[in-house]
Amino acid sequence: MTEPDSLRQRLAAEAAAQGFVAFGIASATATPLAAARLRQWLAEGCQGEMLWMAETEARRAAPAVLWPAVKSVIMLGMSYAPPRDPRWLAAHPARAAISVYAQGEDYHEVVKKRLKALARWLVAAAPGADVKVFVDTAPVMEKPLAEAAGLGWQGKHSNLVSREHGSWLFLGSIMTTLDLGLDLAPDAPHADRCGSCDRCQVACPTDAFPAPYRLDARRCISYLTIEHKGPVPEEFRAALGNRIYGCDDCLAACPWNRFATAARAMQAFAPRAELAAPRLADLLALDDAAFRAVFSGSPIKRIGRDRFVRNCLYAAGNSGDPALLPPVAALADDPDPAVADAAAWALARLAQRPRSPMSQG
Ligand code: B12
Ligand code: SF4
Ligand code: SF4
Repeated sequence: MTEPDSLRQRLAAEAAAQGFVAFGIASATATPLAAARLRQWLAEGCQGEMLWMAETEARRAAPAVLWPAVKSVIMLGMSYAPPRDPRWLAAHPARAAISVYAQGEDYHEVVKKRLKALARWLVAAAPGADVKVFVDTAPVMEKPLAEAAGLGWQGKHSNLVSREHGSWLFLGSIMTTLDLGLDLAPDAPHADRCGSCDRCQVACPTDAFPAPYRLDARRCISYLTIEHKGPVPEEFRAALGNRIYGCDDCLAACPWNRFATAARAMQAFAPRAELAAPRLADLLALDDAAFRAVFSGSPIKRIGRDRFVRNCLYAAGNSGDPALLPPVAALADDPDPAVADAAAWALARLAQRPRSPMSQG
């Protein structure tokens, strides 16, 4: 006769049924180094204008400060592995590069819905357990917790790398009051597998890593295109290339991606056809209403039309494509000062660098 499956085994099976390809459990006290490292990162000002990172420091640094009753943290990963290396778009400067994570449905919605379903299952299976679910926006340090739960390790690009899914995992967590006991015993932390590799560090177009494992967000294209308000500092505009929302270069450079396959990614994250390689000329023409309509259900919607068009103007300036002069000129008097400033910059740059007839669009 076989033993009945443990709660842990049934939970893992349920997580897989919900589409999570990575699963592990950490004790709520399993990340003792994270608090000091977060403090140092904030003290160096690496968070830039993300003031919420400093405001939530105490809760972010330790799950028990966020929720004193928490005992275990169930960490989950969902794959968004792309069908091809996203850097292919760099050779098509009249097209916009949207980072892989934002080409499909909004992961906050997709992951949270599945986390809630899994948490409901857990409460039904272990009556009396209290649970809270988190993905991205709550003050939780998801990467060190995922490493502690054995899902992978924080690579030198600072994101979690998985042996099976490379850099392409979204993370989410379920905190619970369930005691560690026999059933929800924590997993061993994952060992660092970066070795002497430095590909992600070399790949970064803006030199955003002051040291391996440490990112200065103020220099990161993901921060500059998504979080930074107002004009992007001039020193970074050329390095943006055609990246208009986020950046994948350090992730895509990682050799561990060779085991990742799009077949294991959630269907919801498959690129929407119109976001895989959109024409800059079309994006520059978006007004508020059209922007909201195109990006409904996409994480891009949250930056709003003005910041989005600002980014497209930097990309247009970098394109060297004279065909983009008219749509750029049409934005020179835009009521948003950052858009008007970006249009002026793009016009000046296009005047300096006409594209060679050989370059592709
Ligand atoms: C703020 C934030 C950003 C900021 C800052 C990124 C950063 N590295 O901190 C910006 C806007 C730049 C950003 C960009 C991106 N983000 Co982001 N972001 C976050 C958020 C909200 C908090 C991260 C955080 O706590 N940062 C604070 C720093 C101090 O923590 P840390 O990065 O873990 O730093 C560690 C290292 O510095 C390390 N360390 C320091 N010194 C040393 C020394 C040694 C020797 C060692 C070993 C380690 C070490 O210790 C620190 C603590 O663990 C998380 C969601 C969450 N709630 O956790 C998502 C999250 C990290 N982002 C995510 C993603 C997908 C991205 C992008 C890929 C999006 C894109 N394509 O544009 C990029 C990647 C850029 C990059 N290389 O990091 C995913 C990453 C998933 C994964 N597999 O890891 C997360 C987890 C969201 C999610 N739920 O899936 N992000
Ligand atoms: S996301 Fe891009 S800009 Fe940011 S650290 Fe990685 S390679 Fe550099
Ligand atoms: S590219 Fe190399 S150094 Fe960077 S995370 Fe991957 S294995 Fe580590």
